[in-house]
Amino acid sequence: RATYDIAATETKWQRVWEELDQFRADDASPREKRYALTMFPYPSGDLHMGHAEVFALHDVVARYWWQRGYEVLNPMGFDSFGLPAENAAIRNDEHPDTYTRANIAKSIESCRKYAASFDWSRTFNTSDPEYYRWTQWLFLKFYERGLAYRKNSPVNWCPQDQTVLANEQVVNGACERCGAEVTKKNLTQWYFKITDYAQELLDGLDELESTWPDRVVTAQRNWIGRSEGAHVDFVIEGREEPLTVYTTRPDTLFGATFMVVAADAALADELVVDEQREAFEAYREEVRRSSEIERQATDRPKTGVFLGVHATNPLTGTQIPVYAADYVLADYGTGAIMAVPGQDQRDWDFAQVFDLPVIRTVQPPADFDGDAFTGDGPAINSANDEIDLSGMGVAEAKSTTIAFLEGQGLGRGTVNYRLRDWLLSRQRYWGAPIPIIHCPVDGEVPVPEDQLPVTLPMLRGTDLKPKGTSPLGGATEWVEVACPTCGGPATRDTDTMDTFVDSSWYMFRYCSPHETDRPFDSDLVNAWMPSQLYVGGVEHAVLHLLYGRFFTKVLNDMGLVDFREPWSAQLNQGFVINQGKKMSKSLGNGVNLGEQLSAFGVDAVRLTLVFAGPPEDDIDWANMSPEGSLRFLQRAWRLSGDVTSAPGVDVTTGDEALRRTTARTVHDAAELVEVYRFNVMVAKVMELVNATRKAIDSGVGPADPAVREAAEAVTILLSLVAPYTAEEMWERLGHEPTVSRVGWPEVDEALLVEETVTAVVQVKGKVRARLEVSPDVSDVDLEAAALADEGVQRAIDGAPVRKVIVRAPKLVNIVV
Ligand code: ANZ
Repeated sequence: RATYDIAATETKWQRVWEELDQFRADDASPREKRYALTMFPYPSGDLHMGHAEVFALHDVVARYWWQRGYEVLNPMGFDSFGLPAENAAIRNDEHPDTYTRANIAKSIESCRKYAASFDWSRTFNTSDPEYYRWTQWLFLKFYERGLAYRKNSPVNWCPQDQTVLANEQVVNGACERCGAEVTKKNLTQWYFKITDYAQELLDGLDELESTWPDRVVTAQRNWIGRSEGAHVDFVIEGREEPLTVYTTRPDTLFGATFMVVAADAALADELVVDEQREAFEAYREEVRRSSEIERQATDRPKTGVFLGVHATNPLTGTQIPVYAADYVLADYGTGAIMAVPGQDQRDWDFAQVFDLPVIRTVQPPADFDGDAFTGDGPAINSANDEIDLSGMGVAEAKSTTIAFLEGQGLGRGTVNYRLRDWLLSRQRYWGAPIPIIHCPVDGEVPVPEDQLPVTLPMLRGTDLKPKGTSPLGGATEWVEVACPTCGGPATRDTDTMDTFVDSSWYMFRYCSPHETDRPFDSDLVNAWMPSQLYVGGVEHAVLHLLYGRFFTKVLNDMGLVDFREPWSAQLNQGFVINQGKKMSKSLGNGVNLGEQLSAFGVDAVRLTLVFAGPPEDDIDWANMSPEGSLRFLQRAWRLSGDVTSAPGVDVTTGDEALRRTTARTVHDAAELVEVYRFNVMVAKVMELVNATRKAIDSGVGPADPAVREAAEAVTILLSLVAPYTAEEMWERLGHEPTVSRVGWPEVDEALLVEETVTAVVQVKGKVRARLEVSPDVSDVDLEAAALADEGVQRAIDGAPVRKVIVRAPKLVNIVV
């Protein structure tokens, strides 16, 4: 059996493609624009199986769009700042830039060989000064708008990476990158005020719900975490300012028997009386040493310390003690709560440990034998001279209490979000320096725009070792500058930006990547965006995908883009696993992409990944058969050699059955790609290959024009998945290169109409109806259709049917 030479084919076509440069997006093209975006990688090595999967899936759509006649923007770049490069550089005693560039060069070469249809004329790295100049510029614009600010507060600290982390980078109490348990530290850090956009980020999800994966939408909703409740003011003896709490259950205020302030909040430190200070500070130390994991564990006994002060419950007038404890978070609500042990289990547990009173304010059902009752029920113990909640359900009691508190000036209804501001400064070297100068006279002074970029000073090897403060602090010459305002001695900010800042605007940059006097050309961005497809990993659900949305909204407010959501549709691929497990070095179950590519060729690997199942599902490589994929590709390729009619032959005279199969396949393939069912699309192409083979080997024969039509359709459909094989086939079919942009096969709509035959229905021997039915209609269906026919019913005229003789698909004979 004839087969093609994989290696030779790949070399041959790669060269042709490079010359043709056929996937360069033309800004000026009159065609309708489409933007296919896939998450750009960290250049921490060469491409691996995960990249191979995403790029294969993504490429199906990008190539499909080209074939459908769109002008497609399909760019690729590198998220090249960040810890992996820096850690590798420390290990190898080299500069991170050297390491990064070597990996990028390797990855680009691999992408080209992998036949990913990226437009390389637009590539960039976020660590290029030409790029991070604009990251810094955007930071300054945010700063001008009050959206970037510095504050001292308890922050997440990764003891392994020796840097702070954003809340989004702490997963179940551990560092998202290295897995170390995260602790808390009080530090002055830079934040983006993403909370200003909380409601809008939430509202925008309604619009994305139908085109974004459910799990991402749900994860973002939960992360933003909107809740409705009230701020309630408690008067503290000897203190002017009230202690304000956030509660979602103002209806339970009569049951608030004590209060709790977050142990690590400044507020606790302010409130504690002298006699309790020592005990408080010892407790706070203990809290700071414990990790988030320990603190959030619900089965852990409650701990805390009395602060020595009392507050007045505004409804009962009772003096209630104020504690500090670690189960209240410093950065949520007001960092203080009113504790209602009768209705809140955490408060109940605390009350047991500290022997505090419990007053139930909601009547539990008769058979209730738990501790705190969190359900709905009639209010009890909830009346004074001015307000009486007795008997009201939770909702009514809530609104009644809020109205009362507002009337008395004791509180107000409020909406709260779980979302925190985005902590963006990092104590690491390999990132964009924060373009701020600290002057003893003028305070924070932005670096003037014409002095951007603030480039990184050359540090390498052990100079980069994390020390808990930024390594940039050690570059004295770089740090010491003249204040732009007063000219006096000042110092540069030595922190760098989280790499998630870099990736929050890269999608805009691709639209005009060579701009030198602005971050991007707004007209081009508006012409290309929002991108109609974003393919990438679900692990970014609340990180990158939330940050990118936030940036877009700010850029829109700045008048730089005319839309508020950057990605209108999204697809999250599953993982490539092996033998049922995630690939890992320790398990030794890693699959090497390079080896797979040399053994089976690029196309067979791509086809295997696309055919494996729905893109969202994990792919267990152990169950895959790249050999099988290769066999199929060879079989498809053989068709192209068997066709004996000439290119351009009039296909309308071809075998009708095969023409119908071809038309149906092309039609269905388009629909399947549109809904990301690429695996089913491939299955249909396989069926068409079989049908064509059968036609060639049977009476139809290789010279029939329908065989050419089918083989050409196979080739074009395959060009989405197996570009090398498709080019080779196209050439063997007598065409000029290349197949990638020839256009989607035309379908004669008439061929899609299902063939029918006429069934005759007789009643008492007389023809009463003619029905158009499918040639393979069943006896049962045909009988039902006949009896349902109006003319037939009229002929029967209510008489009992004695017998029905059915000869599908031609005849029904009704005897009455
Ligand atoms: C009194 C109360 C009674 C509460 C009750 C709940 C049930 P969500 O829904 O997540 O917004 N809370 C407020 N700030 C807190 C903090 N910084 N750390 C820990 N807990 C805090 O939760 C809001 C509820 O969580 C608030 O309502 C408060 O407890 C608590 F039967 O107030 B509640």
